[in-house]
Amino acid sequence: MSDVLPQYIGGERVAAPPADQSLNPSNTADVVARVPRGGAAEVEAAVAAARAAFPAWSEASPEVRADVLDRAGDLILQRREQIGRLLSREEGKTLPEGIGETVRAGRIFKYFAGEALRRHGQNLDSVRPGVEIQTYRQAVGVFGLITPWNFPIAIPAWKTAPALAFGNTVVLKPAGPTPATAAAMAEILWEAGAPPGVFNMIFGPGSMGAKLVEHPGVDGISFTGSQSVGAGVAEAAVRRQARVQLEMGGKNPLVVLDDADLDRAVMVALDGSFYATGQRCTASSRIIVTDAIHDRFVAALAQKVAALRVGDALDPQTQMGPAVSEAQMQVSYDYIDIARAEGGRIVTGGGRLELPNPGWYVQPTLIADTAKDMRINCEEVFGPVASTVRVRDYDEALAVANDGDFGLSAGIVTTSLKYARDFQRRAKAGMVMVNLPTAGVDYHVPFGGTKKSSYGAREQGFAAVEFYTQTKTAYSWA
Ligand code: UN1
Repeated sequence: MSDVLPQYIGGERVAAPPADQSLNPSNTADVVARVPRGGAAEVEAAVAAARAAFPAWSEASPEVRADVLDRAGDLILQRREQIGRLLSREEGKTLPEGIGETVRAGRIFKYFAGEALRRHGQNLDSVRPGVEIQTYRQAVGVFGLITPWNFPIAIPAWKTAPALAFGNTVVLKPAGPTPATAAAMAEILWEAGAPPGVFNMIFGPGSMGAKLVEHPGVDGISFTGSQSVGAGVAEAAVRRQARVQLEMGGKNPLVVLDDADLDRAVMVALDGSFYATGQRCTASSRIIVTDAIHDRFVAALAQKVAALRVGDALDPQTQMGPAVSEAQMQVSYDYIDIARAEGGRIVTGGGRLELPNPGWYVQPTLIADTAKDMRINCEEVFGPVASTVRVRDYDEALAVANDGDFGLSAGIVTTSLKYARDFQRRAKAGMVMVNLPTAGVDYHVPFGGTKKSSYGAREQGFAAVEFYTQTKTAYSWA
């Protein structure tokens, strides 16, 4: 029987009877972990602990914070195999993807260990002679972090590490399907010497997340998840003037132009649309292809998609794992049916996938001949389903790419410097990729989108200081 995971509150591992369990999506007979279900009492206790820990942590030498983060990063990197395996078993991405994500999380902690020591304020001359101005970046207080299941260690890391680096304290509520991976990070922060209350983690349903968002003791909320939940998070946070940052979905376009290197275009589309089972907010889901390359591209991509080996995430032969949950699998099937009914042509996939293991497998699916306004091109699927839209030329491609409610990542495959540069300037997205997949981002640079994909300050890298600190402007005359 699997262990019951503790919650981490005020420096204690708090045990409680299990109420929920996380299953291995590759083999649903395998229970990965059992977890207690927190509620209002856990939110109260965790926020109180984080508030109590804030004064000492924010006033500690930055070296103290840097050391904790650096040790956490080292421990994560040392345990990359073990945590990566747990992640793949619990989330369903392949083992190389699971280990890769774990390494990313470790590197994020080490990056922010450095950031803790770096000065982020400025010295400025006043317009008044003899007066000097300094800006300070000061800690904000307690951050409530609400994270999704699709990057069960990297996203908790990229919210927790900057929050702690700049002197804040944290209450993390990880996603329901992936508690064990989040607990591996919590355990490491504990081992790395985070003082009691600096980092707290509680398990529970969405209603517990809502309590965290509404709690007057929480100064800021960082949320990654769906657009529908995100809008409510922002509303509740703004009502009580808490700072808030949202990362939500995408419907990321990948433009393929006539002059593209065909092999590169196929590789970029395959990775962007199907790796990590398409369960990335940065996944390419609308592939916009100009006429002269369209048929060759669709045929070549379909061949690669059909050849993807789908299976148990931990099997070394597997190239694409299952969906994270039955519900998520069903969403993919529903959208395949919707696209079919709208007149899309299923080029490959589209059927159910029965494998020897009882798991939530979806056939990777490519749908051609879709029109830009069909639901399949407007709504996020979050699964291994991509559609193509045929366009005349670059201008039409850009217009289609910029259509719609989302603006997270946008890509173009071309050998033309002119079109590449024009797309970089004019794509309405927070991230633009030339000859690279729309998904797969570095950890030391800003991350975030335009339109309904994101709200508030950018995440990650040097952008994180914006959200996790507040500016004080000091004037002096002497
Ligand atoms: C990536 O593409 O490497 O939830 C990261 C997500 C994003 C992270 C994507 N916030 O998929």
